[in-house]
Order: sequence, then structure tokens, then C-alpha cells
Amino acid sequence: MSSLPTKYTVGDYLAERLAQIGIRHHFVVPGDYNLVLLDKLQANPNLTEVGCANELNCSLAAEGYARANGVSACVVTFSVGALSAFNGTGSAYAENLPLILISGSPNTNDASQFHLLHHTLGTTDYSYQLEMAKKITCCAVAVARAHEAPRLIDRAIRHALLARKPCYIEIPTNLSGAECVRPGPISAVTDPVTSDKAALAAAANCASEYLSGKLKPVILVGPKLRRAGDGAEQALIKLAEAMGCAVAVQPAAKGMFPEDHKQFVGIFWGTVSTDAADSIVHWADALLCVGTAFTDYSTVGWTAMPDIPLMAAEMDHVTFPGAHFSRVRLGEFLSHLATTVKFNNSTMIEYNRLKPDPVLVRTATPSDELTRKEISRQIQALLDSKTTLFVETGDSWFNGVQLKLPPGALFEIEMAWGHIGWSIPAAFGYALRHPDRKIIVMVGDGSFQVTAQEVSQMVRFNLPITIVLINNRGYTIEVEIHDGSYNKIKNWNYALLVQAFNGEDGNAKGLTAKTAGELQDAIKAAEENTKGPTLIECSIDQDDCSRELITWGHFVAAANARPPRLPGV
Ligand code: TPU
Ligand code: MG
Repeated sequence: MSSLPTKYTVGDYLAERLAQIGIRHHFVVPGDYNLVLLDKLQANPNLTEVGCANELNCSLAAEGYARANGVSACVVTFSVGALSAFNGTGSAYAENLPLILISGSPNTNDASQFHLLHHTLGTTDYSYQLEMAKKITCCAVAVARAHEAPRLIDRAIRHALLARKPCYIEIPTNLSGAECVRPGPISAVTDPVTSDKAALAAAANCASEYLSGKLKPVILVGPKLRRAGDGAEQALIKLAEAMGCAVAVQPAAKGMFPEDHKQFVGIFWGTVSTDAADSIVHWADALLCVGTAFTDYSTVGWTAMPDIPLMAAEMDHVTFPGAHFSRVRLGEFLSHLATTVKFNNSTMIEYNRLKPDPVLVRTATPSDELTRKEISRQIQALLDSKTTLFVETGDSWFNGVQLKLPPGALFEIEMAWGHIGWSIPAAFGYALRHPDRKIIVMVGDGSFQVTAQEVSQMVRFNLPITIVLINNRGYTIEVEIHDGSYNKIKNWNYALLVQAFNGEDGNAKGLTAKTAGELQDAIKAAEENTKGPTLIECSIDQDDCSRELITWGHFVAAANARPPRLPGV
């Protein structure tokens, strides 16, 4: 194993910084602009290089790794690589994940000599990639001289860690091996910004006062709660117990408040909510929104946007009706508020009166044709405290959101960016960081076709991920929003395909299930396959989709179709 260098280069500097911030795997696709850099990263004993099949998948694998690890790195070549990796970088931006996108770039002499270069637009201005990256990262830097590398690398990484957003670092091919100083203390990059004490106290006092004047408070949890880190999830449980009120959770935040907690009232997703969460959210006279994200999707085409003034506790500020406090960290705010707030369980009392009875789920007999409901019933039985469930864009969102998470189970969804195909590379990246977890992916046939190659990395790294592929012969979610012939796709033999990825030494299994009994057997085989991925192709009727998807689709379609508003009208 190589050891840390005594003489540092730009590449060594970057490698050491990545290792120091807790990155153990970096995701790469090689190209001649980044090869020296890849050698330098490889030489760091604390980093493991993970090659991906293409840069889209590479960026999405890094996106998934950031979900598991808090931060990730994706290393690509100029333009032909980076422009594909921008997609996963966009996801990391929308989903609040610090992904460090690193791109090799042309030799520093070429721009001034007006050379035309391969992998570029065929003009002699090579700044376009940096300019593009600025729009989709919180900090984009291009190293132009080796001595500037430490300052620029540290700045980009620090910004990403603080903002929980991706950053971009561009390193010319002839600078990765150029000498530079060794890294200084890592605390200069990683030390968090703590709350302003006065702002924190004022925000907590203002919130308790506001809440004490209300009769029916509810907490609504959003996806930025987990992204905030700093103990925010644990602090929220304390606050909820101090308040005693109902706690509803947005779909993208499923699992961020324990579903077995007695104050959990379901997933608030407008008319497609679970456990009637919407009836209590819409009854509230004060809504404490913790890291929430209100989008057309999460509000069901704006039909479920709460119509009372909102109290918003964000990652680094809080905003209430009539007040705003900057530099207040979410975890600290929730902990502080838990000590000043008054107990008021009126919304829990009401919720316990109106909550629906548990639905009785019918168990299919083994010879019954497979249905969506039976797939969900069998996946539900699989979930345990070690499970992480990935749900892909499509009916898998709705089927996944309705499952009950046992304590310890985790849930991953990419609802803000919504890139079909995300779940395969993201689950792969996540699994590398959490090989101890039982990873299950629910994915549709259309989504699977986008990034199927990355199953081959699951094979390469012997990761026992279970992929439940729901084959309903097309883009059903799109059918429900707006149908057309474009929603039909070519059917594949998915089970055979994943076995093709085995080459001569892999352990992937591909199985098919057309009946309830076949699915049961396939799940058993998946559990026994501990050395590689198992894909179970579940064939269901084209029209067998959730009531929730249909309802949601109608409202989203209506929101999409709003006519342009004329000025002044
Ligand atoms: O359950 P189901 O059939 O809806 O899922 P499946 O088969 O995975 O189909 C997903 C269809 C879909 C599309 C084509 N969902 N969203 N889109 C639009 C879309 C297009 N391109 C990207 C990269 N992401 C998208 N969300
Ligand atoms: Mg489909």
C-alpha cells in the first residue's frame, strides 16, 4: 500500500483533502485530461477508486454516496465527461448534497496558443465548462497555477460542506502532477459555522411566543432536516415530545421522523397523503415547517399548499410571520426551542379521533397473478431495521411512500430532481459506504433502461442489492400526467440482461415473477444471494397502478396546463 507523499503535488493535495473530509471512495471515469490526477488519487492509501460505466452514472453514484456518507467526489474528463456528470451534480444541488465534481481540463498552454483541442466545442475558449458549472454548484473554481490550488480547493470544499450543495474543481492536465505545498489543518475546511447566539435565543423566544398564541400547532418535516446534520433529527424528536403535537412528514422526508413514534401522523402529500395526514395539517392554525420543500410535486400541483402563514426553520435561518433570523443552525434551533416551548397536544387528540383504521391487506395465494398490491405486501414483510429502501420516479414513489418503515429502516427518494434511472447508480454508490445495510430498490422498467449498466458495478463489487423491477410495459407515471405513443417502450428481458453483466466471474441473479408464489420464491433466492445483486422482474398488468398516482397525475397535469397569465390580469 502506498503511503502519504513527502513532496506534494496538486493531485496529492486534493487526494489528502478528500480523505480528510471522510471520503473513502471516489467515483471516476478516466479520460486523457484526468489520468495523472487519477494516479495521484489512487496513490492515497485512504481512497478507493470506483470506476463507473459512464459519467451520468458516475455522478449519480456519487450522489448516492453523499446520501450515505455526507459528502462525495466524482472525477471526470473535460466536456465529454463533465457535461454528462452535470446531471448528477444538478441532482446533488436540488437534493442538498455536497458532491465534489472534479474535472480534468486542457493543458494550461493551449488557450493562449489558440490551439483547437479534442473533447471541446472546437473553439479556443476553454472557460465555458467553468461558466456552466457556476450555475449548478455553490462554488466553482479552476486551478490556473499550481500554487493557487490549495486556496481554491479548500475554498470549494468548504463552501460545499457548509451549503450542503455540490462544488466544482477544474484541474488542467499538466497541473495535477505539479508541485504544491502540503495541506494545512483540515479544521480550516471543515469547522462548522455555529449559530449566532443572540439570533438563536431570539428565534427560539419568538417561536415559543408565536406558538403559545395558537391552539392547534402541527410540525411538518421536510427533506432538509437530514441534510442539515448537526443532530437535527434527534433534536426534532425532543422538540416534538416537548410540544406534544402531531408530526406529519413530506414524502421526500419519509423516515426522517420515526414512523413508529406515537406522534407520527403520516406522510403529508395533499390528497394522496397516508394515514389522513392532510386532514390534520389542514386543520392546524400554526405549522412549524422543519426543512420543508414545497414544490409542484410535493404539493400535488399546488393543491395542497398550506394556506396559513408558515413558520419555516431552515438549515441556517428561521422565518416566521413577521420575523426573520439569520445564522441560526437548524439542530441548535430545534434543541433550544424544545426547552422554551409550551406543551399543547390538541392536534394529537384530534388526530387520534380521526385517524383511519389500519387497512387489511389481503394475502394472495401463490398461483394468483402478480399485482402491485401483492408486490408491496411482500416488500413490506422484507423491511427491517437494517433496510434502506430506494424508490425511483414512477409508481414506485407512491408504492414506496405507503410502506411502513420499522425503526431503523431508511428511505431514499430523489423527488426534487426526479431523474429516471437515479436509483440504480445511487443505490450502488450508497451500498459501497453502507455494505452492512440491506438495500432494496423499487424501480420501473422505463427508469431501469436509463442507467441499467451500473448493475455491472454492483456485480463487480459483490454487492447484494435487491432490485425489484416493476414491469408495467411503459412510462405509466407519464401516462397519468399526459398520454401519448411516446409512453410506450421496448420491452427487455431484464432478468437475462443482469446475468449478462456477470461476464465470467459475477454473481448477479436475474429472476422473473408473474405470480405471487414466484415473487415469494424470488425474494427467498435474493436473500440467499449474498455475493451479488438480484434483480426480480415483476410483471404486472399495464393498468395496475396506484390510485394515488392517478390522482396526483391529474392535479400535476392541471398545474402544467395553466394558461400563461397576461401582464396586469
Ligand atoms: O411506474 P412507471 O411505469 O411510471 O415507471 P417507469 O417505467 O420507470 O417510467 C418512468 C417514466 C417517466 C419519464 C419518462 N417518469 N418521468 N419521466 C420524465 C423524465 C425523463 N427523463 C429523465 C432523465 N427524467 C424524467 N423524470
Ligand atoms: Mg413502467
